[in-house]
Amino acid sequence: RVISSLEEEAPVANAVPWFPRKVSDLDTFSEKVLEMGEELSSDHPGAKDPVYRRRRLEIVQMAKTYRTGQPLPRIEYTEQERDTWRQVYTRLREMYPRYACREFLHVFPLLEQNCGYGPDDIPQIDDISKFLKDCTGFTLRPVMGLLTPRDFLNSLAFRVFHSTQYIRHHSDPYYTPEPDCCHELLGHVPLFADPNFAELAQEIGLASLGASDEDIEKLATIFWFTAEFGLCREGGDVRAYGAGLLSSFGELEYALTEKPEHRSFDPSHASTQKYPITEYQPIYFVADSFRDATSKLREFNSTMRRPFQVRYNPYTQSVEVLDTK
Ligand code: HBI
Ligand code: FE
Repeated sequence: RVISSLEEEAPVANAVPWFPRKVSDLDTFSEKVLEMGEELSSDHPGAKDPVYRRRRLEIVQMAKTYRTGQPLPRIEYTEQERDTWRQVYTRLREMYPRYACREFLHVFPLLEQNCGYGPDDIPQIDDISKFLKDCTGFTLRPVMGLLTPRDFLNSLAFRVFHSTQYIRHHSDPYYTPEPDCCHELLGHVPLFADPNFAELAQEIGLASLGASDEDIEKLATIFWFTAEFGLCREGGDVRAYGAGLLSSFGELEYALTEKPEHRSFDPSHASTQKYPITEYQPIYFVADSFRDATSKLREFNSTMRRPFQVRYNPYTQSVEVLDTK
């Protein structure tokens, strides 16, 4: 039967958005980046540097063609790139004992011993991914730049984290307008080695599969206030576990002063909280623990309407969909 183009394009009211069912479905995201894929925006510090742009192109090309099951691309970083890394690494490493949460501080030396973390060179996502797989089943895959919030969150359902491999421009080692390897490897990676944090992240991911646009926005906001800018209580102390904090020495220090507001983490409240993206956060949410945050999130997720339930099957790395309509 011939299907008219009109019929093909007409959206069905209340249709469930497409979502990945198996880990190799994530391959469909490879070429679908929002920005900073092959082009740099005009206010990027590297926008007018042709050598930097050519290098970026070389690195993102490998991410674009990467497919599930292939070995992760290994990058031989230049002296200039390693120098930028060294500056960021040294400055942050020195702050962690005072500001980072216990789970982060437990894992960091293991990354130094097993994955080549250190001031001299940028660690390879291939080595890190193997390490994370042993810890929590999380794996990394390369990405050209920003994915849509839906695609990015969906991948967490499979315990897959998309990681950029390029580094910020050397003219400004302490600034980046986008995720780069310093943010991913120093900020995000250590927490994915923690079983309780891994569960929290996967829970956000599972809730995002086939979710409505409104619910995706809420889940992306929860991701923002946990994985990116989350704080947690440790005894009488407050510490950082969010990657946006652990990869920014300025905001890491600021977040733990009296200047910003600290609120107890509550997903229904956090999910609708407005936030700035180019300034320090005026509000942070403090979790009692990752386990407590996960159980609160599960409760919150059960209030979101979806005509089906999903269950992750780790043996097949796929989601089983249970119709509840
Ligand atoms: N894409 N590659 C990449 N890395 C991110 O951290 C990221 C993203 N897309 C969307 C996004 N983060 C945020 O919108 C989250 O809130 C989901
Ligand atoms: Fe991030």
